[in-house]
Amino acid sequence: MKSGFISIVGRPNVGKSTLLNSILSTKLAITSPKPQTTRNTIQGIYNEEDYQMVFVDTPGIHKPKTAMGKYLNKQAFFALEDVNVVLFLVDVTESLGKGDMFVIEKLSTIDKPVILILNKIDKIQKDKLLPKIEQYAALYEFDEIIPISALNKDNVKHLIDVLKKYMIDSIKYYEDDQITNVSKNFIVSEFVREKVFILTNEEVPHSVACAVEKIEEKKDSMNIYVNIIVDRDNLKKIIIGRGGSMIKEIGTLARKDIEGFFGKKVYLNLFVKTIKDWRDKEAYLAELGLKTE
Ligand SMILES: Nc1nc2c(ncn2[C@@H]2O[C@H](COP(=O)(O)OP(=O)(O)OP(=O)(O)O)[C@@H](O)[C@H]2O)c(=O)[nH]1
Ligand SMILES: [Mg+2]
Repeated sequence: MKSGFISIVGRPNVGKSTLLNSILSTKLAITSPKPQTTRNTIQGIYNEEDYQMVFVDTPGIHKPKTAMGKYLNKQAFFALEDVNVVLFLVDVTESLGKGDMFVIEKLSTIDKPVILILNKIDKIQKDKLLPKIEQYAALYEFDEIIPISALNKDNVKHLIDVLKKYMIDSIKYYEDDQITNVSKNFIVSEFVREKVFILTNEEVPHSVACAVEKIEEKKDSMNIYVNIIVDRDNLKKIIIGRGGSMIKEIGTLARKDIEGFFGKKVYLNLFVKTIKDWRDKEAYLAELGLKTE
């Protein structure tokens, strides 16, 4: 049995969570066209007959301007420790800039194999790829360079095959039927948060947190209660929407994802609360990286 930990790092929005889902062939991590979607590291476990690979999805690394930004970076940096290999993901449609240099500087301080993944190749012409590769290769001595499309699963199988040689003779960290290290409650709250991210305007989702109140498990169904917590009244209005239209849409879409993940019928009950009515202010602040320690 060969196994190992592989962290997926890079700037926000490059497709890290999409890659994790693509490797697992399951929607586990939430994704959105807005940066800073992922707030917590999530492990996704990929098994083959003689291999176990534990992928660690991380928040996007960026020059932090807010407390939350600092918190997100910290989590991503933590994920560089205790792993066997690092996947540095970049978006080939973006030009190489300060943001990449910021990550590369960090990578140069760790003594680990780093594989450069050029993602979103479905969006560019083939002849644009080689100059990109050369640009990055001039900056850092990557152990491998692999172009992929996480969205279309293009070359993802090849990536897995390459990673096999970085796995070491080791134990199985997780049982075969375990796909992640995060809890059911976390997965459910994330699916709801994803819909808030996708459906609301740019400035709204970053101050929204979601928390599962309870899950009642029945034989073929689940009754789920989730609180959506915001920091001000006008956000509450936006999330509820005119005549409840927004909250209804969030609920419908989130329910579909939750049903898809757990393979059960789901009854989803959503509540929107402002922080002043929420009992667990500390937990809300912690999620936004604002906890005072
Ligand atoms: N065309 C195309 N789009 C992609 C690809 N991979 C990801 N995307 C899109 O890029 C956007 C960002 O994807 P995410 O997976 O959320 O990116 P991330 O790196 O996890 O972002 P953060 O969590 O914010 O750091 C989403 O709209 C994805 O659908 C790809 O290979 N091709
Ligand atoms: Mg992400």
